[in-house]
Amino acid sequence: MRTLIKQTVEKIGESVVVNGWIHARRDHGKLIFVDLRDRTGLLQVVFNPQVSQEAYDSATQLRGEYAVEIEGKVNERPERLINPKIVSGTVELEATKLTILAKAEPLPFDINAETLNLELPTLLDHRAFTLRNLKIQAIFKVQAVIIDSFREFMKSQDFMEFQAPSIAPATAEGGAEVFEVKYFDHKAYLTQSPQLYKQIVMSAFERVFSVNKVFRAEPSVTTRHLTEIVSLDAEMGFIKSWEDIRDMAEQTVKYILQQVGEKCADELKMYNISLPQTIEKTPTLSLREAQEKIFQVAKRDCRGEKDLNPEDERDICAIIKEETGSDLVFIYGYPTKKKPFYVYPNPQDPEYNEGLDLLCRGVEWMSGGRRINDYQQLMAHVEEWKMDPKKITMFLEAFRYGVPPEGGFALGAERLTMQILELPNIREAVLFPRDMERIDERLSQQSSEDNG
Ligand code: AMO
Repeated sequence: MRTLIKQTVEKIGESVVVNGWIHARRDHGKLIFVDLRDRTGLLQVVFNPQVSQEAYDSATQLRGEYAVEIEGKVNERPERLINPKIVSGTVELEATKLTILAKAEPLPFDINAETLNLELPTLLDHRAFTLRNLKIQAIFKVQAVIIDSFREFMKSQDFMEFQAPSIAPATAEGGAEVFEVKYFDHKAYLTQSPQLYKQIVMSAFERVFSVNKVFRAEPSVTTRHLTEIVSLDAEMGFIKSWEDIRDMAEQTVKYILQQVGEKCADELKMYNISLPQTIEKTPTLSLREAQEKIFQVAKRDCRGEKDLNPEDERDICAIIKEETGSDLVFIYGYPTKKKPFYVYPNPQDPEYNEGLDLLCRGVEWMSGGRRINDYQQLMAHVEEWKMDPKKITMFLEAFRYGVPPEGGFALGAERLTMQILELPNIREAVLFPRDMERIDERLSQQSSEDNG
């Protein structure tokens, strides 16, 4: 029966069978040392010809990333040879039998080098191979915890998970950033957001959430935009005000951060980073207050602009961090006309809406807010925003039958992953990133080959 590497420490003196990949091999005169890697960590294995000549002879063939099965005896390491950096650092395996399960071709580069410092295109071109690196694997362990924690928290608050479609007859968020698909003889779109669907489902179930792929035809190449994103969406009815949405979003994000802190201590250590700091009550500023603060403190005048640009976002986050210690800040109240038709205008000041963003360390993590729930008001916006009501009849129908005050929010899973681990580029936070220039392979290369 297979023993996992992390279990070997409980099997001192016993004979075990382990499976894994050759992470590194070192020949020391008459002995061959191998670091074996499985999904639980690393184990040092020693091949000694005096213990098994046959195993030793086979070990001379081993190269990086061979998949193997090794039988051997778990020996306790003397105090001075304990390696606290690996999960099985108190033991070592003395091999008695080696079976090669799968050979590996010579590696394009040493993926497990301590100083591995790959250029992003190389990292992504060789994704299938670079995923063998433990530090790269850590990114996706953290991401899995982020997504699990979102689900856990939503469920703890009585939200029901639903499945949203990825093909829609109309765009929810407006703008040109949408992929058109040929749908038999018709035109359809990949969903930019499950927005309209989460509102419909909410109108029956009250509290709903989804974990969904969404698609944005982002025409620019930046360090924080992708064309395919995992969107963590929530929607809730019977709210008193947009602040209920803010508070739910705040608790959700704090839960995610706390879970990452608890469950990913080793991964965070590999990146040598600390989690974003939160405080009891995350600061909330209106857009105009934020612009005024940037003017006062950073001495840059963005007052009157319709949104915060990336520099404004960095500045306001830095100012709030300095003033309060919080890495998170909510900004609410955007110009009504600049946001999608469904966002609720502030009744006291209808030029501005009750839409909301959450920023962390200079990057937007979340958007949300209160929605229009009154049918007449919604229809007026549909007209004003020049939407075709026939394309959203299903959405509009919901609002003819009693939709309570409601709102919701969406977090970008890759943005959180990137920011938590302080990765310089969002593409590192995606297994198979899609952008203008890449679908697995670089499109420019592909098209020149196609044309060639
Ligand atoms: P928004 O368009 O702001 O809001 O998207 C929500 C969150 O998704 C992430 N995000 C992206 N991440 C990477 N690349 C992109 N191109 C990209 N676009 C968005 C961000 C962003 O905060 N329907 C509303 C949400 C709502 O009101 O509930 C919406 O889609 O983290």
